[in-house]
Amino acid sequence: MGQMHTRQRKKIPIISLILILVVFLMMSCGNKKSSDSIENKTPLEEFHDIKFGMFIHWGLYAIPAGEWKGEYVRGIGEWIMRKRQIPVKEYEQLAGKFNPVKFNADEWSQLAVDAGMKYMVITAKHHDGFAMYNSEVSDYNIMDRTPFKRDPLKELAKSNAKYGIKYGFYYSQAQDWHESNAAGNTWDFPEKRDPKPYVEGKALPQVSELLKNYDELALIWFDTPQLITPDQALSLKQNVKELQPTCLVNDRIGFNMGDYIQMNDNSIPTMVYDWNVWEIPATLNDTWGYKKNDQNWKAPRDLIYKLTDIVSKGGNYLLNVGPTAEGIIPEASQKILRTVGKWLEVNGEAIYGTDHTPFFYPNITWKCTTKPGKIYFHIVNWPGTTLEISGVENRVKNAYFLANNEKIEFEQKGNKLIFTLPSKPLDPFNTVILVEIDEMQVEVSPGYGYRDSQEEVSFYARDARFRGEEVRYDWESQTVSGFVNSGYPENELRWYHFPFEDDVYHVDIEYACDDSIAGSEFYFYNRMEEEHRYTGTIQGTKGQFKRFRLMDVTMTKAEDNRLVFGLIENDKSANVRVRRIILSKVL
Ligand code: FHN
Repeated sequence: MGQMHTRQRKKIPIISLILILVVFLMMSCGNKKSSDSIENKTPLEEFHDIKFGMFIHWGLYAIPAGEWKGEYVRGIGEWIMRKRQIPVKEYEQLAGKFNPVKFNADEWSQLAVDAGMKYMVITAKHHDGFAMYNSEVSDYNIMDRTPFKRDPLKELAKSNAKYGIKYGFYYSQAQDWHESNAAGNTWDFPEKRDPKPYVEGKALPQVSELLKNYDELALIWFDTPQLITPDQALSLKQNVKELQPTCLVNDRIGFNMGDYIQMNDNSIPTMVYDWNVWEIPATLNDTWGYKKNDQNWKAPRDLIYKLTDIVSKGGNYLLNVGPTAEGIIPEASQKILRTVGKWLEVNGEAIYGTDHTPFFYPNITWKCTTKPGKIYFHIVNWPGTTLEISGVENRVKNAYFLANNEKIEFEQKGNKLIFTLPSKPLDPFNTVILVEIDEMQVEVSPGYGYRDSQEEVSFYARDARFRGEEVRYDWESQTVSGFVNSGYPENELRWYHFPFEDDVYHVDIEYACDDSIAGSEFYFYNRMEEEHRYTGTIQGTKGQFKRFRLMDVTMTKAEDNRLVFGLIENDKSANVRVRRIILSKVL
């Protein structure tokens, strides 16, 4: 490599510093608006800029922590009441035991800061109906029913304000398993229900309490819209806006009434999604509410990859922690989040306030985010000593590593940008290259744009939503395996949101399988053609990766296309290593 140069290393004389300070002070006193662009942003734009938030699922379900009467309960921890159909009278008893004396709001806010998270959304009331705050509307709440007798949401309001974290509440507006007229509890209340008394008597007034008693809120996060009518949803939304006009409402309020949208849980779109401001709620392991047996933590590499991937496609990442009944965010989550935060300390400028990639992704080596005049290439799989990126029309002025501010050698040949790199990454997870271009706007060559038509698109296993508790991704082999025989029909991979042209595509699959374990049955379908579900048998490939043609499918331009792949589990299926599904146009 040639001589290294660094950016921002020149010494500035003291007199210049004083001058800069005087000019800055004059600007900030005289012309506040134009000197501070944040002030001109709408709450939605500000939300879009902050990218990374902490979701907290905390409630009575943290006590059973995934076990009921000594038995393990599969699935997400906060659903234990419904999964086991625990009668209200029995579940209510948990409140008497809820005493999270180790809860410390400052520590939780500090963790969000350390992780580089800019907002926090906590369950004020989840589907079990228990209010985790001081509610006058229903005495089924933390102050009235627990020995704890503190309002953690109030304490977090204070600590978040102190630490500069935006704050919002999750509120389950339709499902409330404690109430006979709300959705969800069919074991205590099998009869037909009328949501009106529940919405008017509990949901609406509780949301009002949250908006009146906890200072400024960034958002109310509704969930699982069902049963309630469009009018009832509208009254919930109007109530929010009347009490706090700048408070956002997410789209799980239902009926397209949200200010911004959510992807399905843990479901990263396959391609850029820029029709709306959006967010992905996601788990750090396989549950939202604390489960003592769930140690399937996503590694920092995985989280940094996902954060980068989501932001490069235009979204926000709302990543969950599930505190224990003592009020502790599990050590493992804390450690992982702080590692992500360390990466963000160095590379945050390539995440916060950025725009999505202008490019279509041809491979899995890099991701991209942009700012005016700048392109950030995130190298997530180190390519060796050269990296070639095609499709850049702008003249590149300079390129630097964010990790050390050192200049990178590069050549530009036509629309090809060729970087000379060290043999090893500067960052073990994601080394970011900052490219300064001669124009504000990135110009992409025809055929390379994020909406340009492609002959072939790969859907990598890594980017799928993993369904089921056993499927695992391995970075080394870039495959998913672990389709174990669990007796639970959900170990599968799902890919979402990839706007296609209306066309017919071949579907291929790439996997590796030792001959001795061949024979599992698999299935594949896309939503548009569920009746055209394909099933086949996994063949032995002597452990080598091989590509097999499955079928042809008709895809449409719909934004919400979906592909699903699963193995019908048997004693052998666990060890099949699936790398990708490939769609190529039938020419
Ligand atoms: O049923 C809930 C679930 O418990 C959890 O709160 C997630 C978070 O997005 N939302 C629902 C399922 O989508």
